[in-house]
Amino acid sequence: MKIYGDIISGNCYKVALTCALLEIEHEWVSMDLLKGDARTDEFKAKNPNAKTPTLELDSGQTLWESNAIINFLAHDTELMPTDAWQIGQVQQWQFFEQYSHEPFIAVARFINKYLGLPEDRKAEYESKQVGGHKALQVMEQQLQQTPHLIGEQLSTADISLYAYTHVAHEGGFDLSDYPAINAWMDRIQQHEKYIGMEK
Ligand SMILES: N[C@@H](CCC(=O)N[C@@H](CS)C(=O)NCC(=O)O)C(=O)O
Repeated sequence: MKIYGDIISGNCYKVALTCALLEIEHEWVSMDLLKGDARTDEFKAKNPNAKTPTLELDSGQTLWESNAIINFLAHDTELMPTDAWQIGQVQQWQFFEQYSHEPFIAVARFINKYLGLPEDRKAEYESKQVGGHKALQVMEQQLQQTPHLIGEQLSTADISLYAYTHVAHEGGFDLSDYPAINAWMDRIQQHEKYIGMEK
């Protein structure tokens, strides 16, 4: 299988990390998003939404949306529960990630780290801080109670939220007031098959 991605993107890193933890063989097709690699007609034939990550199976079938990809890859593995309630919890955290976490933390990081915090986006950057901290507080509250987001088990919910949380400081978020999040990030980093964002 091929994975089209740019490793500087947390959404793409989720897929790289899942493959590493599960030792899934794949070809990583490196995309340069800042140069517009995702916006070519050739790429849009694989993903009409023109975004990475995108998974392409040997059959030619393609799958996009990072959380859908990692759940597909983790099906029938230790990273994906089989119990319906726990699957619901995984999805709960992943929908939370896409609506209440990524749009604040990932966007603030992009504006700061990749655009160099230009004057005309400063107000937008500032406005992302409140929502980002709100999401971090929700995670902190859960992780004060359980070692991972759905309980004892490491799951794709943790991978989805770890991706942009561990680089949140690049978006101006000080994580020092979130001890349970820090302990959770340490636990993930100690996994014997862990890889960082630099592939
Ligand atoms: N909801 C999507 C978001 C994907 C997304 O926004 N990808 C960005 C990189 S983080 C992208 O490929 N942008 C295309 C571009 O910059 O041209 C997911 O989780 O996969």
